[in-house]
Amino acid sequence: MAYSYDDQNIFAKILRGEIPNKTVAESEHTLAFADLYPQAPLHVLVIPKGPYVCFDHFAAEASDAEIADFHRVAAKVCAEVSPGGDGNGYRTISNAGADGVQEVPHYHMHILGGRPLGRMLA
Ligand code: DGP
Repeated sequence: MAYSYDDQNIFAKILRGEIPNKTVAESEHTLAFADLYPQAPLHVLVIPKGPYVCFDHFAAEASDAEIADFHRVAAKVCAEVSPGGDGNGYRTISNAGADGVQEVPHYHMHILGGRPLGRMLA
């Protein structure tokens, strides 16, 4: 399968420092920052620093180190609201492509929490 990465997308510009962001966590391969249009008290986007379009692209082509690093950083953000700690839980979402209504074509995981999120399957 061929994936075409557009290096002019907004998150690529954030990674190059061309657009400011509110960084929540950063590591060698991963950046986590506040969503500009938060839908919950906690709304963080976690992105790999590499040029991956969507989840399956990332999972297929990123190195094991990038994949592990991404999930460790995401888990650190989730831990702030985890039911395993003092929080009430969270939701992770990753939209892909037109049917998934993905606006920014750089793989990202949304982490939402801080309020009851309701049932959501569609
Ligand atoms: P998605 O629909 O899954 O591609 O979500 C893209 C998210 O990116 C959406 O929740 C709004 C957020 N977003 C769009 N532009 C910017 C930006 O310039 N900065 C930040 N921090 N977030 C942005």
